[in-house]
Parts: sequence; structure tokens; C-alpha cells
Amino acid sequence: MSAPPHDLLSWLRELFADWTPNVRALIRVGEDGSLPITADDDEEFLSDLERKGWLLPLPDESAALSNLFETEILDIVHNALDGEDVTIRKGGSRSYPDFEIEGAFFGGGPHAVDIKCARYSGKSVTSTIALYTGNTYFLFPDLPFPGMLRTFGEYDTRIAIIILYNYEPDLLERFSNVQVAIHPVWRIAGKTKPSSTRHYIGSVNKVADLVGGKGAFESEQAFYDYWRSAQRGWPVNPGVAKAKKKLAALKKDKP
Ligand SMILES: [Ca+2]
Repeated sequence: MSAPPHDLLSWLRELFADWTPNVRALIRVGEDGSLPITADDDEEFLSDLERKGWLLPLPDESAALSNLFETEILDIVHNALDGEDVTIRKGGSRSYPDFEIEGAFFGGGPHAVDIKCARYSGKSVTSTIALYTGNTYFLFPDLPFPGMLRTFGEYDTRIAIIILYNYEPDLLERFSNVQVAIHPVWRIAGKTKPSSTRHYIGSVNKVADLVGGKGAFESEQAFYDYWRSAQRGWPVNPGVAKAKKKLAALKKDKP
């Protein structure tokens, strides 16, 4: 008999329970300095490299830093699942989700996992996290949008990994006090759009609510009903007509 499948949400929470990013600096080669380097621990190794002038700080722009955290998260997931009956696919960089997981290890799927980063500002975050784009795949979950691995509606579960950190402009790594919160996306959703020019669905803003999964909705259905309501006034996205054509063509090709 095979083992019962794992629950992806619990599995991710356990994997990242005590995690803090291990990316600490950029390293450059080609500088003067003697090799080999001997060090008793990571801190000594890093300060030795820093003294030699081999280290550059991580980028301080939040999107760039998020990208580094995402790279490490995906690497950890890959390593933890090595040899298991599971397929991990990375999504496009301007698309949803960051990665998907499918296979018997997690009871089928596919499951969508998206990684979001935010900086503390007191008891809140500096800006509302954009959870989904509202007027494309979210509003039309059965349409094949370019860049996506599959339609939004095909996912069994949609999980958000939220990385919260304090921005530290003077540290090489630019962060401190990292907290990770992992929830189904709807559980941390709010009722406001994070941008007046782009068409996103926003999260709640309080750190305690993000960490505790205390969003604005009582149920997943209430979340979808609210954000798919005509009252949200989503503008028509030009990609929708193209995606409809593509779907029609796909249907025609099928015998
Ligand atoms: Ca992301």
C-alpha cells in the first residue's frame, strides 16, 4: 500500500517554519586576495570575503530582493522533494503562479504556489500586497492566457507564501526579522485594490492579519463573489479576446 498523500499547505508550513533567507550578499570574482580562505563558521567566512572587497550588498529595490528570496524558496522546495513522485514547474516571470506542483506525493493537484514579499512599516506592511491580477485569469478562470502554465480554474489549491522582513539599508543582506506566513490566497485577501492604475486584488495590510491568515472574507466563495462582482468595475483587458480565440481554436482542434 502506498503512503497517504501529503497536504501541501502543512508540508510547506513545516518546511519554512524556521527559515530565514540564506542569500546574504553578491559575490564578485577577479579581485585581489589570497586563496584558500579558511574560516570556522559562516560569519567568519563572510567577514573575510567582505574585508577582501569581494562582496557587494544585495539589491535594495524590493522587487529585485523578492526575486532572490523566490529563487532560494524554489531551490529549497526542489531539494526537499528530490526523488518524490511530484513535478514542479516554474511559472513565467510576469505570470501566475510562481510555481506549480503536481503528483501523487500531494494527492494529485495541480496546486499553485505564489511567493510575495512585503516590508514592515510598524504594525502594517509598507504597501498592500498584490495577490492576483483581477481582470484577466481571475475573472476568466477557464481561458488560456499567454504565459500561464494552465488556466487559473484548473488548480486544486492556490497557496501564497508571504515573506515579511524589515528593510535594512545599511546591511549587506538588506533584511532582518524575517517572518514567513503560508496560507490559501483567499485567507489573506482584503477588499481594496493596491494600485489605482493597475488592476490587482489586494491583501490585508496588518502584519498580524497576514501572519494569522485573517483576511476580509468568511469563506473562499465570498472572496470570489466579491472580487468577481460587476461592482468591482474591472476594465476590459485586451488579452481576454485573444484568450477566447485561442480557446475556440483549441476546441476546434479536438476531434
Ligand atoms: Ca512572486
